[in-house]
Amino acid sequence: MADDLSLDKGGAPHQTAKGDADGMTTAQGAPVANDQSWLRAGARGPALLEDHIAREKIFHFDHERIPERVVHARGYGAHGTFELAEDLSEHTRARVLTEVGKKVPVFVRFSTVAGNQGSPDLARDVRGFAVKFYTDEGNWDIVGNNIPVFFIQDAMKFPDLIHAAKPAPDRGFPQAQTAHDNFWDFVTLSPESMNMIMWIMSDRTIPRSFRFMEGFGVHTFRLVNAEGKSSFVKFHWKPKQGLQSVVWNEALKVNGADPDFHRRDLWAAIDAGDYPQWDLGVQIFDEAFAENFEFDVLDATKIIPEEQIPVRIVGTMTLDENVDNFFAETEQVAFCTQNIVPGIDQSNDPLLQGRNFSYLDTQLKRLGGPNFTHIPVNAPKCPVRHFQQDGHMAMHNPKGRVNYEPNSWGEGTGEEAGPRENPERGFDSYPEQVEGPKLRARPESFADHYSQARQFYISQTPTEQAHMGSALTFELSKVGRPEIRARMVGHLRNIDDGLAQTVADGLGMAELPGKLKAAKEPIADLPESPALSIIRNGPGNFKGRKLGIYIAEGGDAPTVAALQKAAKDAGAMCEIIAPHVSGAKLSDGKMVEADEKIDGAPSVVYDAVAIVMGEESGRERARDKPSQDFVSDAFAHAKFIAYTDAAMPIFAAIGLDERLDDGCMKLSGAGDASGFIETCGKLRFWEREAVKQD
Ligand code: HDE
Repeated sequence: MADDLSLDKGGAPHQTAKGDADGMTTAQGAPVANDQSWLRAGARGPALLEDHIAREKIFHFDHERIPERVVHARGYGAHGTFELAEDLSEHTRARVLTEVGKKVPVFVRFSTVAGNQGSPDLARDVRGFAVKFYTDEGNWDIVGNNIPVFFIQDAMKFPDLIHAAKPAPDRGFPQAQTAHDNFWDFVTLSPESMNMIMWIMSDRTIPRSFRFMEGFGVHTFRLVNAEGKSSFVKFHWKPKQGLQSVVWNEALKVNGADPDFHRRDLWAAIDAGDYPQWDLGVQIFDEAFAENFEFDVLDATKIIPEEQIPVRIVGTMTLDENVDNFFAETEQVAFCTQNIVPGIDQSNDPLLQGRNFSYLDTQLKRLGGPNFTHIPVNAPKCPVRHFQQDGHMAMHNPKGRVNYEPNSWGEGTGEEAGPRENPERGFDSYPEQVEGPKLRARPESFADHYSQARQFYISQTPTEQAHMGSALTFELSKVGRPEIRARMVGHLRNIDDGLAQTVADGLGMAELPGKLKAAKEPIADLPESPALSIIRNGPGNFKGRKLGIYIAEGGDAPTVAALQKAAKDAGAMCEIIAPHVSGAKLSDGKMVEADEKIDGAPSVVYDAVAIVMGEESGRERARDKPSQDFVSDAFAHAKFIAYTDAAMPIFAAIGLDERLDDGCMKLSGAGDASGFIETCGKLRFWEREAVKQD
């Protein structure tokens, strides 16, 4: 067939450039006339290698990915500021902790640990909580988690822990979950992980969103003041929004309904101007406390209870700016535990020491060279002066002849001498006295693996304890080898016999496995620590939460408007859900637009729901599965539910009309809206779960 040269050449005429200024170019800057069709010999002929424009485009595309993080691959970041409220110069000379009122820019990245970059947000997992402070004295990173303890005590075990948690190497699954043999095999053979196991089986690993979780530096660090005096410190982030988690059945469904639930939540809150805030807290203590404490402060599997050393709030971080470009900022941000500033120092925690090697090393692999500090999100916002040079992608290249020191250039030589060391302001390691034989050993003081695990468990409310029992039962039910299940219950017997029995019953064990021998006899009577419970530390209001109002034809217009207003007044977000995305005509004959169609907005993505519809539409919706699920899930997940009478057929269709409780509130008119929103401040009607279990 002859070439038809009149064929459409495949350009994009609607995007034609008006002039040089807005015209498309190649990466080399050459103007591009046609970006849609590869140069070919005849319209139906072979592609020509000569096409530098097509080749450059495809070449760049082929190399778009960088390796995802080995751990914490899935994450989401935002910019903000940190403002210090209390001067800590008694303990440290770090300006970021002594200059009250100064706003220091920060970048934060929240993450899950085990899943790959595309894994769902509501996986049961620890969350990373990494903060980079761009201080006047260089970048300071607190690369923490939302749980204050860790699985292991020695960095040497980290690759094994992660291999065991990630998908099995032969089959490549399960993704983003610990509910499988390898993980439970490893942890049950590593009793040091038992405290962490209690934490990860609690609701801490299914947070409602990043905004509602605490952060912890985990390790003990040092602060060093201007006189060179040192104290120990543990860092805490306390969300001003209060703590909140979801329930497991809800998490599973959120993953299907909106795998981006957490990143969307953070993005939307910041986009709406509802900036999340965390207070920075410090637990400061001295050598004398460390000597007398029941556990070793260098052991990252232990906390120091807040009741023992109170958390002193010293400043506030506000996240107020979403990233412009996910890859450039969130993907390329490089946190490093060794990023510290004068006045802050490392401790001998063996986990921290290993991390101090790992983070720099991993950036080399991920970002491709030693110049990752030239990438804007990683670049300090203070002057940078040194003689490091060259390497892949060097962006900041010094001028002049002098690239070494000591040197005798400078005044009178016609050349800049370059930067000099600064003994006064410069970083100096705390001159801790250290000695000892070279050996591979774990100190005796790290040997108690159960006492704090028990303390964590007994500090939970009955609701939270029940969730932990169910989580353990769920995870262990996914473990194929019975001896691993029994081993775990054997550990639990050192923690709490009641919990051990619940899990054994949940697993259908004929008898309770024997208690495993403890390396060190646990302390059975550590006091409860109320600070460890999420439910006890809820916000008591509905601010920052999301109400879903499900409307349909004929619903009472004033009630809908009153609910919207009450939610807004409480600082909450509100979405309208309807049978059709175009909305529904309410009692006043006016059409109200919907944010979501019912099929795409199950109740799991809301904190509380209201159902407002006309009689006929109520009867119609009762036959509709998404509507039934909307109500039955909200009920099952202990949410507060408001309804107008006409919605009753939906409740009846799923057998709930006879089981309405105090968490279900009838809306007789617009006047009831504010009372409902006030009640929603309790976040969940946990009493409902207790009833179900009877
Ligand atoms: Fe990490 N960890 N980690 N980790 N970690 C990484 O660094 C590592 C540990 C944490 O949003 C990696 O840049 C070792 C504890 C967070 O970019 C890697 C050990 C805690 C993030 C690495 C630990 C953390 C990471 C992978 C055992 C809580 C995400 C990519 C000693 C206090 C940071 C990267 C972000 C990321 C190594 C243990 C927190 C491979 C060897 C304990 C929040 O370097």
